[in-house]
Amino acid sequence: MTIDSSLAAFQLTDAEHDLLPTDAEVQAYLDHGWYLTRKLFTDDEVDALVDASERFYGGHRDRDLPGRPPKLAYWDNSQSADVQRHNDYIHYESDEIGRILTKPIIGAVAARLAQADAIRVYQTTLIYKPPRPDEVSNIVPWHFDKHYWATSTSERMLTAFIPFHDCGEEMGTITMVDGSHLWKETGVNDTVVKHFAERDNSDLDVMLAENAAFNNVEVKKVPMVIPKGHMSFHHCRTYHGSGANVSGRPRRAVSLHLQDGDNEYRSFTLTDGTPVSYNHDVLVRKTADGRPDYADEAFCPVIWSR
Ligand SMILES: O=C(O)CCC(=O)C(=O)O
Ligand SMILES: [Fe+2]
Repeated sequence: MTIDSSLAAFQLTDAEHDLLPTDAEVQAYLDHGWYLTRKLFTDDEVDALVDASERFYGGHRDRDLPGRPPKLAYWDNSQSADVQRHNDYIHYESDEIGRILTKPIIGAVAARLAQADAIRVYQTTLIYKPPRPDEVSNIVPWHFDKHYWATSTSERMLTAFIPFHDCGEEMGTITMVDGSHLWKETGVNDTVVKHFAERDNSDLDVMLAENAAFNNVEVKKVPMVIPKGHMSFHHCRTYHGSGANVSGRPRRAVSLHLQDGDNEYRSFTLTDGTPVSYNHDVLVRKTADGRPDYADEAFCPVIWSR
């Protein structure tokens, strides 16, 4: 019998097996919509992420995106260094960051949580919050990620939030609204599919309270206190956001957005008939029936398969 070398990548060591969420932890994720992992990265791996991100901010690219999708979040050094920086497709433009983020244990944890046989990258965003307590761009308003992913069929997508250091409340860590992935939505309109940077965010606490009341629950916010090498996961319908960085140090992180193997493109339109698009739609290859292929391994590599 021959062993398919492409499958050999999706194996865990015995030590890594111990890092997987237990059945009780998977159940807690299904109930609460978030999960804090064990230590999945060594300190050296995390430090390598910091170094690679600094090289990236300095202008280094291993590869340039072949196009500029209309909704791309993309900081570059022509902009102020002291705003919150977002860079989509960091796994594509930085080989080092891409290599570390696609470590099989992360996919294996995601597969357990999403109850999926396979996990692919959907998107990655490099994030930098400068140490400026009053910087308004540092605030991440309440949102859930599925609103940006209307053209995806899956309801099981999820995100790993990966800080490059110990990350507590003083750094403006990601904060989950406990159990909100189970809420029925009220007040949905066309604006929810817009990125938070382009929305009116003045009433989001009201929106959150109204949605909670509609579901007969209270808003319970849980800040993720994440030690170096650990990460948090959230379900694509879990409301989350984050506050000011008052720590005196930059808050560095990647959001690793993941899709289960079954996810694919579907057309989605606003109430006036305008089609919604995702950045991938102008970058990835097409499927046999002409849709953007969310399994294009150039952008959406498989990181775990059973
Ligand atoms: O940067 C943050 O605090 C939140 C990032 C985020 O929205 C996400 O990981 O989905
Ligand atoms: Fe998010």
